[in-house]
Amino acid sequence: METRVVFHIDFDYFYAQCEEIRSPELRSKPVCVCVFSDRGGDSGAIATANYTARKYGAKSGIPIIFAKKKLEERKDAVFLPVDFDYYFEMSEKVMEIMKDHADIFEYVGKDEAYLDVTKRIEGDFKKASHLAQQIKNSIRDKVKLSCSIGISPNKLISKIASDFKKPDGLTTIFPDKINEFLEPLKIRTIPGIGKKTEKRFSEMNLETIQDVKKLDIFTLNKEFGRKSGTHIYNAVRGIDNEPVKKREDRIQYSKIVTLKKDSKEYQFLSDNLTKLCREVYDVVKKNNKMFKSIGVHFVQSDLSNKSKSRMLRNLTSDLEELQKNADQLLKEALENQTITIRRLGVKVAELSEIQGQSDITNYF
Ligand code: DGT
Ligand code: CA
Ligand code: CA
Repeated sequence: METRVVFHIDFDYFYAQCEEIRSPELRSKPVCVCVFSDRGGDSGAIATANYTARKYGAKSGIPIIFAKKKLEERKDAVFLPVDFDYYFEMSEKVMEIMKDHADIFEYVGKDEAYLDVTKRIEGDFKKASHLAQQIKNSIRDKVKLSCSIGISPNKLISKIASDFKKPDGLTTIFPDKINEFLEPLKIRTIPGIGKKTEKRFSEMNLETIQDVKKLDIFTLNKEFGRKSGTHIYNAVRGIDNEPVKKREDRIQYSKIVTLKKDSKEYQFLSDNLTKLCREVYDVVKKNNKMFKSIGVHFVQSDLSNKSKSRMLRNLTSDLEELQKNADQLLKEALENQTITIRRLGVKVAELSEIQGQSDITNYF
């Protein structure tokens, strides 16, 4: 098999950077983006923080109250509520740019993707670094966003490499430098190795990837089961044959309207929602997509946002299922609703191509 050239691209401190882009005066300040819970006050958690805030220990997942304590001495620290629609918009723009530079483009999540660029750079890793720099420049020029890129012969190493220097990093691991790169790293830098596995290794006095290489496949399988054992055995050797698979970059289809009147009355909203679902459904259908996630969104009279979403058990492209779920979400969202709603939206996400159709196109 020829050597592949795979990029992993991950946006730096994504939500917080989006906030900096729209309000550049934030750049010098610690910024935390918060998911405030319904309970009000400071209850809730930090979604992410910029690198200034991270220096003080504010980071993803910790309670807002803890982050505020850690940033006590920084009177200029800023705590903002999440604005998912805006982040999605930013994400879509960047995905579009990246896609233009890939032979195969795999959307992973709202702030990351894999690109197989083997063909267009003719397997040349020097050219690959050059291309990566071009992509970074292009994203910065058009969207003002910084990202970090890892380059290597496979997804596993590229993922580790993109995280190696952050923010604004570019790390190329040439095929003959893989072991040199991996061996000194802590075992938990391997994606999929969690705290539990790390602890088991630690009990065996194994801390780095190099240490774990001493274990043979039988010991690993016995310790962690065959699936994980084999994965670990290959991963510490930099082996990963997962192809970059074409995956939909379009994150969601959505539609939002300003209502004829501000309202919190279920029937009025439900009628509007039914129409919205129909419109979203038509676009989804036209694009030959199925979806797994459904959400409804309010812009309330004070312009604050509220949204609810749910993941279905299976992919669907069914209008009735969309309407039924959207309506349930509306009911849930209206519980204890005090303020009236000004704009109403619905979205579907976690998209997938409807199978079959694309085969037919290929066939002809
Ligand atoms: P990075 O990549 O280390 O520079 O920083 P981020 O913030 O881009 O981190 P990443 O790539 O793990 O996550 C991408 C976005 O996903 C992040 O900006 C916010 C969201 N996110 C990450 N972790 C959490 C979490 O624990 N809770 C919530 N609500 N959102 C999270
Ligand atoms: Ca990121
Ligand atoms: Ca990420």
